Amino acid sequence: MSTIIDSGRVAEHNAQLRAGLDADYEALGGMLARRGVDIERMTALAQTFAVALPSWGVGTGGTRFARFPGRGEPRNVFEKLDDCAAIHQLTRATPGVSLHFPWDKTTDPAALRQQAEHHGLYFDAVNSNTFQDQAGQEHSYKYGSLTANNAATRAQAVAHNIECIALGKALGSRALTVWVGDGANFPGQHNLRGALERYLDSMREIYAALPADWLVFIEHKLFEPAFYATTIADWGTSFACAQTLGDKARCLVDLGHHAPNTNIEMIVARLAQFGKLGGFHFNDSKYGDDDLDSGSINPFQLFLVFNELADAAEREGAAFKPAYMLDQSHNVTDPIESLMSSAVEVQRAFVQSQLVDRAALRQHQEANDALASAQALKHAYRTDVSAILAMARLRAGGAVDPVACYRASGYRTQVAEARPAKAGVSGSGIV
Ligand code: PSV
Ligand code: MN
Repeated sequence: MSTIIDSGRVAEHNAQLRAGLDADYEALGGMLARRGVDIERMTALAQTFAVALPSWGVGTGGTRFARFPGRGEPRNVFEKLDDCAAIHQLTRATPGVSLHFPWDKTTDPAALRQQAEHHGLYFDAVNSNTFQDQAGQEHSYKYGSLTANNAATRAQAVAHNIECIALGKALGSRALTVWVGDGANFPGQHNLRGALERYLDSMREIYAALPADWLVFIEHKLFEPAFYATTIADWGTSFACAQTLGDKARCLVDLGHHAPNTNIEMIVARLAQFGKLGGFHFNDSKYGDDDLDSGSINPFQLFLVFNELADAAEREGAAFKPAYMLDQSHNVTDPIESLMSSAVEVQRAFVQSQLVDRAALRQHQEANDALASAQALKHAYRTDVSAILAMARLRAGGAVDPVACYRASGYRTQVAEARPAKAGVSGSGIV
């Protein structure tokens, strides 16, 4: 496996922080031992954690209003992979990359796969894009894609998804994520039932093209770009569609795709209960934005989601394996720093959820002791597991402090020189 950041520099960085980490780790280990928790078991668990990177996340995103590009943004999918490799090298928690077509379309999937393997990366779910028109495209998606009234437009959108499966297959992916922006901006614009019927007809064709060992993830989103009635707006619709399509269809929960204050952990519990939880797009949200850094606004919610995942894992065993991916848009930060710290935040929630004393929690619940139940969760959530995460990284060859190590490495300056900015500055951002 090749390294993107000079490994000598990583070693130097780790050597500087080693004594402090050892002291913190020992103190935390002592505290956890008093609770009957073996810190070594927690560190080993942390090392099993993986969350995939969105290829589109390593570039600067943007809003509807503007995009302010950053220095050294990747100009093609190979450069995106280099940035992903840098993130994984330092965090050791992001070995998967989720590609988005046609943005990441390549004529040489074998070379792309080879480069990924060279970096120790693999490809997670591939994403289709029928929410934008592409140059030279015959039929516009202005009025919808998989739900379009026009049969030829629907056929084009179906064909694109089938092409994504073929590309993904060549790259070693095993799932397709379908998010459509289809919907209506005015009451009356759509026959609401008819639009969903057309969606299902299109999805049946896509489903039929799935290889035997593939899954299709249906991603719901409350609104935007449709502002009155989005066809796949909520987990109920997503669930009904996944049920209708068959066993290989699952629901994908993007944390930012719900109304403020929605109880997302309950959605997770419901989908897990009925065997339809396919995976996640982790991010955070405050208002209607859906792409803020994971754990930056509501880390407790992220913890509660992982608490439900821990419960489901206990019930379902090894077969329970939803796909974990980040889906963020970075506007004011270096995307590499945001993705590194977000991966660590999701990993943190995972480890904290493993600290919940599930037997004690069950007892409190059965005794109707609401306060003690809540405290059992808070006790785990309040535990600062940073030393476990850092030790897990260190032992796996990563950096004790990924952001500090990345800053010291000079990687951004290096790629800024190698990847000069393209002419023509600010455009509108991705969805
Ligand atoms: C839509 O907002 C979304 O969450 C979908 O996952 C897209 O594929 C992704 O963002 C990028 O636009
Ligand atoms: Mn998403």
